[in-house]
Amino acid sequence: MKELQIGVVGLGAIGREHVKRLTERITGCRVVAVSEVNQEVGRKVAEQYGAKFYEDGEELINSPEVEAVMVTTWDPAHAQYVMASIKAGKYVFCEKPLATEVAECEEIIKAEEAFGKRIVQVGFMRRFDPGYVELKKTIEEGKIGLPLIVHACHRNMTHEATMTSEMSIKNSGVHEIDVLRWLLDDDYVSGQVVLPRQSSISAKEGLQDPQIMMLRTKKGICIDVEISQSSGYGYDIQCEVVGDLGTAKLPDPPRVITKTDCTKASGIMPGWETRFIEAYNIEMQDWVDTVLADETPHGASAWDGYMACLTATILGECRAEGGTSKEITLPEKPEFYN
Ligand code: ISE
Repeated sequence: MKELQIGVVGLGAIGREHVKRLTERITGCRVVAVSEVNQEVGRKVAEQYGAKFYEDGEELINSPEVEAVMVTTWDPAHAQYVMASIKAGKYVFCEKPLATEVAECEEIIKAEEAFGKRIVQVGFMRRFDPGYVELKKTIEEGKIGLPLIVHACHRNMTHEATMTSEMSIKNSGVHEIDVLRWLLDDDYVSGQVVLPRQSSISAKEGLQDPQIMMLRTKKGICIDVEISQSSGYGYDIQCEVVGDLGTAKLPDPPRVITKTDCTKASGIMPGWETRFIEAYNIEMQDWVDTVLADETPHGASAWDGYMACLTATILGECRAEGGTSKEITLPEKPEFYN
């Protein structure tokens, strides 16, 4: 059976997780090359998985043994390696976000269109999460009638020292922006960021935490999403859609319920790695299968990545300008992305 030869650029936490996943869990592929700015880490991972180490990510992308690319560097470097993959004519899976700047997304869109075939998939894994998939089906079957309102929340247990107010939206909030657009099959027309009282736990210069993103869609659905970087109790993702006939809520992952000492308790996942493990596994198998079949990837496209970056950027501007609502004017979607 043919095995897809994958090169992975960037071996931070998510990069190492994906190399392990591709090697131990996903069928039909092999990690043949890795690249990482921290050479010690890079060489160690290469040795562990029998892959070739490249000091330079672009050299890895252009090497003949690499048939498809996975980009898992830090966010600001994503665009560079996606562009290099398009130039090399290779399928590329880029972890979210597609890019940190709108202009970079526009460059990617132009390059992919000029290449003439959809080869970019953005790693918005929630689109493959069984809970979100069921929620979407429930809405589409009309079980709750017309969706009117969405209440969502995205709570990280804790954050890295580098976290900023802008990253809180562009790195965490961007998941919500994408998954809700997909869930509701809609686009945004305006947005606003509301700043509650600052949390004493995450208090740090340059980080306003929590933040509330408010969005309105073309269909008129109103969305509020709490983004918190330091819940202190666990990783908590909630989503409730209110329709005119009922409501539908994203299920929590199943955990055992214990009853001891007059107390009823159940666990909460500590982080996204465990909370969305199934979504990552399904997403990656699907990507490998579609690339092997030379089919258009099923996950979020470069256009979706662009829409998410544009929306996050406008929300960031809104916060910087004091929080008043801003219009979100989207360019027309080219036929190529339909
Ligand atoms: C992180 O980068 C992720 O992508 C996680 O899924 C998200 O929940 C977290 O907030 C981000 O920082």
